[in-house]
Amino acid sequence: MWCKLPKRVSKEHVDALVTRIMNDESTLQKHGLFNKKFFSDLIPSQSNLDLLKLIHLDLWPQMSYGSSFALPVIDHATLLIKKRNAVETGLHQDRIYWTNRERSATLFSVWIALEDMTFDKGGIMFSEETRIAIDDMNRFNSGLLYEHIEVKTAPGGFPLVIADPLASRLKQSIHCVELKKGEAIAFDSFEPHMSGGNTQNLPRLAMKIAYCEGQKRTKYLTKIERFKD
Ligand SMILES: O=C(O)CCC(=O)C(=O)O
Ligand SMILES: [Fe+2]
Repeated sequence: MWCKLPKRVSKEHVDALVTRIMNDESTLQKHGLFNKKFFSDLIPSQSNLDLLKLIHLDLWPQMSYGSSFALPVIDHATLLIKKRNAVETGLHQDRIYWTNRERSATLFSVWIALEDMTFDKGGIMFSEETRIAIDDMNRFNSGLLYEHIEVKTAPGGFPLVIADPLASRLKQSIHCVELKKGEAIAFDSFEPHMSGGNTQNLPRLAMKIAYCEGQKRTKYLTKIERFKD
């Protein structure tokens, strides 16, 4: 299940983040699709958690699902910069990567467009059939895990993809959800998703925040409590 969040991240906060990304050559050049180091506590002066906090606070009050957790935490947050000419990312459910992190699924992601997002840019893709209204977010993580296969070369960054014939069937209703800068989509760990290739001449700028129930967890990026206003 997925839903578009009614309120977007403020322009001021997106611009501050994009400026910081652009000022750091290595962030744009060295990393693949995922850059988890960008938001990390390892070097406090370079953790970028100040901006993560602001972005989180723009989004969190809208979300009923995470705020009902006993100990809501951010499991991880990552930049999702898709380089120019990068190929599509295969259809998958994040749960396949997360079964070792938590026995019963609570993890969900908020994918944030840091610029206007289109299919040509490699925007994220979902099925209209699994779209829900924000008020129904409490239904998150009640789905099923489908069979995935490992692909040897995964240039799109995700080596486990949903197998055919299911993948072909699902793809019939999957399309790019166009987003304006700062708009965000929340989706649970059973939601099949993929993204197109980036056929534009510039890197695609996006990020995500993954939230979960932290009560039984020993490792996570931060408690939500630390990010209070
Ligand atoms: O950003 C993308 O293109 C795909 C990202 C993705 O699959 C994820 O963050 O779970
Ligand atoms: Fe994913």
